Amino acid sequence: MSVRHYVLAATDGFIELPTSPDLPPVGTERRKVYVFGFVGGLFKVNNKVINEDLNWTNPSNWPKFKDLIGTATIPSPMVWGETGDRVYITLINLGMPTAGIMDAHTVHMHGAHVATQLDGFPESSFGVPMWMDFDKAPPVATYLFDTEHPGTYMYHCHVEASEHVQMGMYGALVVYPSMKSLELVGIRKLCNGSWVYKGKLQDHISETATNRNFAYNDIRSYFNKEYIMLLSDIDTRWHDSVQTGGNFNPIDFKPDFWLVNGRAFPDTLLPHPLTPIEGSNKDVSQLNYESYVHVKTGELFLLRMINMGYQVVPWHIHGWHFAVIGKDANPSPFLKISETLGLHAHEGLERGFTATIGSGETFDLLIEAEDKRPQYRNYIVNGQDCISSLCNQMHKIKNIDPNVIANIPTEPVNINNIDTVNYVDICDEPSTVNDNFFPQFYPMHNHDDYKATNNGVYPGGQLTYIQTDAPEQKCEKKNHGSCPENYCILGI
Ligand SMILES: [Cu+2]
Repeated sequence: MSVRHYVLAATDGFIELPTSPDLPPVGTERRKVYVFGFVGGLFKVNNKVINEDLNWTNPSNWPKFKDLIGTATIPSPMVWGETGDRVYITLINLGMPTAGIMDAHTVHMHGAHVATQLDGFPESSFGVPMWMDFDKAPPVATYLFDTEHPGTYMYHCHVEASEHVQMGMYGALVVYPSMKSLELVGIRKLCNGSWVYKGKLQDHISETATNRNFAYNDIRSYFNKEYIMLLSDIDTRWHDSVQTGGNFNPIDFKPDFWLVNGRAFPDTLLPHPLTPIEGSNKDVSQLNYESYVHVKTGELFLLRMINMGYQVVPWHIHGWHFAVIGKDANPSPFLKISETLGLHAHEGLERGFTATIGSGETFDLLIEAEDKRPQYRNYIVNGQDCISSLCNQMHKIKNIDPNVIANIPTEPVNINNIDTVNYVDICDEPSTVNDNFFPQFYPMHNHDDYKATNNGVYPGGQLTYIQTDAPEQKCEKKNHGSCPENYCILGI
């Protein structure tokens, strides 16, 4: 059990949204949008200070807090803990100077079962007033969230929620199982790194896995990688109106930008600016807002879908079917039913290729990046059923118009140097195990396809990619000792 203490400071700022489908340097024209948000993050864990700058009781930090005014972006910092932790969030109000708004703010931990006084609904609790004099300590309030249930949550300001939420005052809130809570349901990690469930070895679980590779206290909620997909929508007229002191009627809401983790395509493909640098403390780097999903064939990956927008999102995923393993921080009842019936892996769960996510809802979608090479390659390279191979067809098309064959980035996009692959290249490679079949790319997007636009320009908005690489080279082990190279085989 840990005490995790976050400090969030409410203020305003600007985001810049793309207006064309081109990545910089081609797509340089941006739409500047005024936003509200929280800045700050994890202050300390137990007695270990993670970021001393967030210590609001230290007068030498007061000018640093002043410097944070106007730096808000979307989304707000990630907040997370493990089952049994106490999560504290201290709220400071730096004000919204661009709009001259001196409103109070709150933190509402959406989905948390907390007392009315801690719920952040100001009409039945309180708001935190603006810090006026930076020579004196700020007015603060500290919220408490006892992390009883693992799952995907969110937090947001609840003061004049129609406006403050639209303006961007929200972030992801995640609770992992703890080693202890896993043990209570029979999931244990042995000293040699192996995992067992009710005494039975679980070969598919990596030796490097921790309790933070489970979404719930359930063996079937294990994942290799996880991604937050925080969805929201922006009506720039409303934002402009708040910035200039206008009088926007919320019933006139008509969004023109749709965001994933605060960004619209093609920015969704780029490294996220809020991601901590590699090698940082696990307490701050466990989760991030990357929206470009990058996995290996054979891996299980979790999409933590959160809708903070005002519109329902039909989130469609190409390539594979997902299994719904949880909704609103509650594990799917089918996890237990599937286990009781002795069904394999994720059989028996609610599955699909489009999840309809309303405002304020969260879904935990688990996907296995299955290896379908043999099935796909046969037709693409060899042809079948008297139909010429896709390679032959693509060669003919290429001869007629080379521009219609896409060049696709081979790595998470680096804007300075975009390496691309052209799938006709696969055809020129010998069809072996080490072929040129990877990476594979699948889009996922809002299937109200007009919302995969930026102010009407397609493609844009709520659209991103899943990149799948070749399966990991896996060792066949005779024992738990070191594994000589000749025992390594390609496979999953
Ligand atoms: Cu607010």
